[in-house]
Amino acid sequence: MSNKFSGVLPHNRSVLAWVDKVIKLCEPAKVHWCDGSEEEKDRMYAQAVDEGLLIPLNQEKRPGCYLHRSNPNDVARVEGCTYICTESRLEAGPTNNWEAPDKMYEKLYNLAQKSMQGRTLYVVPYLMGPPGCPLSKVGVEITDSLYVVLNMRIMTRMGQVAWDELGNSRKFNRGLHCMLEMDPKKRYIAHFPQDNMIISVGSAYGGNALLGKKCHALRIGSYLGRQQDWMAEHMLILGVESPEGKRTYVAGAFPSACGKTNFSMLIPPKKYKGWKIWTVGDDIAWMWPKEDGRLWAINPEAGYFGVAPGTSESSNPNAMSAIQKDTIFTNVALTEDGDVWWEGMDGPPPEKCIDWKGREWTPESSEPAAHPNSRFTAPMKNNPAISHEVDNPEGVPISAVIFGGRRKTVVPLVFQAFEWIHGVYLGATMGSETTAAAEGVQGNVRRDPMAMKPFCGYNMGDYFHHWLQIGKKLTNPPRIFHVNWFRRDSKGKFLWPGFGENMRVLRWIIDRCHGTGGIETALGWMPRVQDMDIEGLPGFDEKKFHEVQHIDTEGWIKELLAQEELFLLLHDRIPKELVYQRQLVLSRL
Ligand code: SAT
Ligand code: MN
Repeated sequence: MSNKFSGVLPHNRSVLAWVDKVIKLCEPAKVHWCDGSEEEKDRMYAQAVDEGLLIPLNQEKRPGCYLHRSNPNDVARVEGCTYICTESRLEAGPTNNWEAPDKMYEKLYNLAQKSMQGRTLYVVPYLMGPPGCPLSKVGVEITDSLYVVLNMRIMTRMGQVAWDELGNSRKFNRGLHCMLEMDPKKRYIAHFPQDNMIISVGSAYGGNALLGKKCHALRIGSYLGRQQDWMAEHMLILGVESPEGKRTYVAGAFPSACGKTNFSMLIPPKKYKGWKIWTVGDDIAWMWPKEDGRLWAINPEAGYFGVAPGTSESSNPNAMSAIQKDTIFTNVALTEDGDVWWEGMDGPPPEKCIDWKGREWTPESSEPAAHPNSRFTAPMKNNPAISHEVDNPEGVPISAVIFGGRRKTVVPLVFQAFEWIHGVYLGATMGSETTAAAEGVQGNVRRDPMAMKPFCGYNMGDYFHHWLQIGKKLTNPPRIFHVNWFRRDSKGKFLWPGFGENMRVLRWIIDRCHGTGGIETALGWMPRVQDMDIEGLPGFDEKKFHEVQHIDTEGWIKELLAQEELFLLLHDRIPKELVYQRQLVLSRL
């Protein structure tokens, strides 16, 4: 082996052949095969600091923690540059950008050609899911970004474990990531589901570049799941433990930056003595029906890529503990004592700090110190509330699925679908205000079915059909709910306190899974005031409860009209069951 190569090569011939092909294409000066060891990690962090890629934080306060500042033109997912390259456009469907595979391969291989000259190519083997789980998948990401390698090391089970799981199999996801010159005009995140392949160029941020996450675990995952009878969903997974020690698992789909991480790490209010929430996952769930007729789930990831702004001791103490060590912060502010800061952290803002672009910042500055989509990348094992089941290859049985958007008006705090098909309709027609997690205007309501609009790797109409098909395999399906933590009163104030108090809603949901406490309404089952615990909530009373649960008939008619847009868009593939559901709501209203 020449000194061009370092690290440990696997025996797998398909891997070797593919990496060889990419080396010939990109012409790197060096090639490193990642093994995932501690020594390798130490060496890589030292190198990243040397290269100015990472700034070490105060190691007494935050051991093993670093700050990264991304290119200011590269701060979020770019849905406009994200493509599903299936043979036919219809297969990708109208909610995805599409390009013919041949054309896209040609374009991207041209861009990638010689793109790593003078640089190091890293081969990152990773495993999505616990070893030994029938759903777990191996991916190999080739990248020229050390920052991406270090993030993948936290977000996935990276290194030898993946080669062990893969053995001699040819079944792995091929991911090629080239930074190029970071020109937004040459930015593409392209998926080739038929080839189990991803090519991403021109961005090094989050879901664009950490290919195990949205690209593999959701877009490719959803495509494979449809063929293989499982589901890849943009969902958190949590376990609710009652004082008697009974654990109930819940999965929840919310769009990016709508509080999945906070919800998955919720700490129940004081009066909920003996209740505990365990985090299985905060972003992605892979789920499959088992012989017992229930839906089981794993979290394919091994870390959290959480939104920093707004994360605090009051909003999410478990996340604050999780980011105390071994964490990479991206685009947050740097304080004078080498610590991190962002808007919405506890206490007053620092008198001065360095903002995410590296400029001096004071509270008088006109721009925020941390980018609104700044992030922490933390190992899940740092979370004090980590579930004992995260490494269990059997997964956890899901009793409830929750859909939720960010909605100022119309949508009540909580209601329950009458049955599975109605629940699929609720998920399919979910709307949410856009956030900083993706490029574009913020605060517009858009349809985001199952919070999967940016992540579904095939035709959305077929995806709804898949949900209905999975439902048929479940003799004991999860109950389906809709929540909205974000409803406001006429003065624009949040009606519901949210955060830990969401435990009260969760409690009702758990009760409903056991069949108690609710009333039928036009929208679905709702709690009566006596069914939900609102006692001891500051500033919240029976009147507020009725306000937050109010069914605004006129608002709902408009909502149903807004759903029309999605139904028309998907007209040739949308299951007729969902069309009937919409008619039924209309007649009930
Ligand atoms: O950048 S990510 O796609 O990983 C985060 C998100 O938008 O959910
Ligand atoms: Mn997400």
